[in-house]
Amino acid sequence: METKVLVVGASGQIGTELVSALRKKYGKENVVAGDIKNPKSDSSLLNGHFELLDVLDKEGLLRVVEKYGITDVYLLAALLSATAEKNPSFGWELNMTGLFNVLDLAKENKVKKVFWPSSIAVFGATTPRNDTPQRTIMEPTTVYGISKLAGERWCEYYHKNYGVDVRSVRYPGIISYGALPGGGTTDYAVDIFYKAKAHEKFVCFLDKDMELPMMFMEDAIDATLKLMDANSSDITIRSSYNIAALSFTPHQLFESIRQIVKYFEIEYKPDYRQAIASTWPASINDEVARKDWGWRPKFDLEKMTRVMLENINPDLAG
Ligand code: AKB
Repeated sequence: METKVLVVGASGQIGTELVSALRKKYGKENVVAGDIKNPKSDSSLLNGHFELLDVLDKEGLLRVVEKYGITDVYLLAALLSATAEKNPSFGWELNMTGLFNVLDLAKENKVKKVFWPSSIAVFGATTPRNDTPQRTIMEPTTVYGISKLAGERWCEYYHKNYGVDVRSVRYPGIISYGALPGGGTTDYAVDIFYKAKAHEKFVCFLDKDMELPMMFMEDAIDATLKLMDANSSDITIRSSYNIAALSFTPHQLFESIRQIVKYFEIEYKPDYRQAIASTWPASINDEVARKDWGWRPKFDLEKMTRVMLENINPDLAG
């Protein structure tokens, strides 16, 4: 059966690049980008099918699935950690009801396969902070983290009880130049590049030494496609896989940028996002993903810094 893909939440940081990668892989006529907002007229999302879509509207979702004969859904619509703290009830509603709407489509056999991202936010202050194992103590303290942990449990439940082929990774902070991130605690690691490119001082909302797991977008897309291509029988985790690439502090990222942008300056003014970050791991153990479906990252800090500075478009930050 031919693969027909729907990406929900396609206008976001990951969605924009995932849609391009999926169109390259499956052909642009086989990938539908869906989002609650119309993209700008010059957006790459418009190089193929686009549908206005609210993940909370299950009927609307089904209409798009039936219209295009969708087989695979990538569900990226969510409120991230910092934004969800400002609107906890909507964060919970969007992150959970959106997931149920898509899982139910798969349960009812309307679609065959689902990708849903979890996050390092599922961990909490009581989790071992270094080399965080796949299976460990998980006591998240943010709405986003709680919704992702609950979502993981539901994914496993739908797989076990209804045979739903749902696959997931716990994304760390994602760094990219294609589209801006929105509402995350790790967003500083993207914002900093726009200031460096504009030769302006960067004011960092996390502490100098706040080490967090991060990943360059190309690796994140690669992980997503690899997991979705894996044989179902090789997937031993139906909640969500740990995946790791880089771990660095704001200061280490600043130093890496300063190798190229010599007079770059930084100031640290931690805000409420520091309290969120301080409950998350510093580094992640991803041996299960490596073993099950051959996960391997390609970008280290130096390579990522170089590619980011070469490619970001300062106009995007506006
Ligand atoms: C966030 O900071 O909320 C996200 C994440 C780590 O899931 N980037």
